[in-house]
Amino acid sequence: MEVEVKQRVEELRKLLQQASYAYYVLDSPMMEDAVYDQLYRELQDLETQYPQLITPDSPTQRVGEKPATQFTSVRHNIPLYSLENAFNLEELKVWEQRWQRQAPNPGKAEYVCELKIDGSAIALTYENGILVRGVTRGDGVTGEDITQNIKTIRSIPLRLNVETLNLMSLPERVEVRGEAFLPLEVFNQINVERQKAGESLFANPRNAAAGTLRQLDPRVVDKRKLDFFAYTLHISAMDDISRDVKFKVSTQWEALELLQKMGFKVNPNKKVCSDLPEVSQYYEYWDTERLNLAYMTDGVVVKLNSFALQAQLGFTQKFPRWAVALKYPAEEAPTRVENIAINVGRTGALTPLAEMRPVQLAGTTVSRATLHNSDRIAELDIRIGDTVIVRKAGEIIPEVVRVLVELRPDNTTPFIMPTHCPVCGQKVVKERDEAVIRCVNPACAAILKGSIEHWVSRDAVDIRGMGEKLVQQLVDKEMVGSVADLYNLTVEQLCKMERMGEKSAKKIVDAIALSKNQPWSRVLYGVGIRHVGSVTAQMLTDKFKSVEELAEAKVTDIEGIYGIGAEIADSVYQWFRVSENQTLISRLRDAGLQLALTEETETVSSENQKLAGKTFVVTGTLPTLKRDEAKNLIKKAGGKVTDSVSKKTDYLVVGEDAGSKLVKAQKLGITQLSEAQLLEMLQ
Ligand code: 1X8
Repeated sequence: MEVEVKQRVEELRKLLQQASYAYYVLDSPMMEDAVYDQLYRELQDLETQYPQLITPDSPTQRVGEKPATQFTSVRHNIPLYSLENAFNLEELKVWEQRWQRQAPNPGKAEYVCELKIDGSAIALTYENGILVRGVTRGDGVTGEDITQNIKTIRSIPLRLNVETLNLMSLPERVEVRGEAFLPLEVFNQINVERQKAGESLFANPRNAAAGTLRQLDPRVVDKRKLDFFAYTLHISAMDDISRDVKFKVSTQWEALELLQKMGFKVNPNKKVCSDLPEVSQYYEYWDTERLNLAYMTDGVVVKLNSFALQAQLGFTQKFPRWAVALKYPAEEAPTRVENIAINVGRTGALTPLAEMRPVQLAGTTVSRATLHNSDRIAELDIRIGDTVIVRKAGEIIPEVVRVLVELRPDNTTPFIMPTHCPVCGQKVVKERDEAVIRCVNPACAAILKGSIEHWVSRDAVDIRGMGEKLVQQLVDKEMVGSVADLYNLTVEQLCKMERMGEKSAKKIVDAIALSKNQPWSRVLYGVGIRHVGSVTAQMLTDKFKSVEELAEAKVTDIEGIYGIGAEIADSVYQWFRVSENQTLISRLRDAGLQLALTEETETVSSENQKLAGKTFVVTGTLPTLKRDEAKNLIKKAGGKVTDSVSKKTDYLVVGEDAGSKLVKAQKLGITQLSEAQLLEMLQ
């Protein structure tokens, strides 16, 4: 019985491995997704029944369940060198002359050209054909063990392909190096999502790949869809099998071919060139053609093909002497600043934008670049009329790199940030220790869109069906001037919106009405007071049972709540002093929103107090629970939840895209929990 099961398990693994290889490496699927899923589930079920049959190279073992708390440092067996750069063909020529001088038998030699991938270099170790370790480049000598994350990359084989090699055994130890990268489409999608969440954007695919590989939770890495191109192969010289004819690789070209046979994805864009003119032809061809690739390349890697010659030349302190990265010039161009405009974002932040004479950059026309904030403007000393260098890295928003001061016309004056909001005319505020200048008028049209989106969001009053597009239309058509106006919208009015039938209009009106039942804490969170997250709102409403009590509270009363600091207290106090905000509250009251604690929202169970005395912070996107749900579970079990990490925090519950809270928790050495670990504690 057991033997039959074992056979079936092995058969399933082989099939799944082949299917995965066909799909992810060859890009030519061999079975329907549904068939794959069925076979996968059969394997999973058998492994659940017979856990002793699970092996580390099973296709079910790609995505680990347990997040790492940190990565261990690993010394590379062979250092991972970086490459010397050549920025043009003259520098390439200089490089050639140098290696020819240094080689014992100078003369002609073949080159291999490969595309340079904008990603993150990693080293993979296979022992007896099984992937045992994946390590980041680090400083080239020591990297971090990120095996768990590497395994989620489907184009990386968990076991080397024995079948195509037609071998009885594999080398004891194989090291493969290559580039882990994010396809441009994935990279752009990640940035779109980060922008929506108000998070900082990745500057380029390389940073995004490096950041992803250092995520602690492999499930997060899995979702990011990294890919991998292999380009270096080391087979232990001590290994007898390296003398086997099938492993006789004496050139880089043969190494690439063997890597491919072993089951790796090797970039098909490669070429053997017999001299530099051929190399430069290749380089020029890809200068334009690379824009059609699904991933980003920033140059061509030129290597001497012969391993014997490579060995003779060896390495400098930093680089191999037998390879060079022939880079494409950075996507920079000069243009003139015609105006400096101010954009008002959803938090009221005023962002200066340079409006420039249109210029071609990385295949697109660029006429605007962000200047970030007043500090950056001062640093650049950028003025209207200036000639500047703009840069576009990857697909991100272009930015101004520097000002060509020598080309500055006479009579220019330094740019000064406005003292009043360009949209609504109200006085703007610059807070201490912040580079950002903000409009704080809740009726400002620019802020209005953002505040409505916040009001309808899941953690606030949760109005389903109120998408970004609809909000935009409502504001543009001046049908909504405040979140309170949502409660006067009629089916008839909504029907007039683009792509809106009567049925969906009715659904939305119902959803709006339903939001009146949301508790006072969600309403308080929904009005969007700065620094008041959903936990802080809950703490405030626990203490101040109605909006009247909170509105009358002094700063010291608010600060008196455990876990609420001076900054939050001040922000809340000031918010209630603004007359527009007072009007908003009274209109929400008239609309029927909950502005006081009601019986049913005070849910504290006394039976199950497993987390009593422990303080938690929840950050990032959790795999299954909403943040609010996690917080409520903690509170129900007697735990305390706060919005910010401090020495008093016992646990940080971490989800995807955790930011500064995770960094702070790491600094303070606070225990991190995954959602799964939290749920385990609650069991
Ligand atoms: C870095 C890279 C290499 C290659 C492609 N992309 C890179 N980023 C290649 O050889 N095909 S080699 C390399 C390195 O040695 N540091």
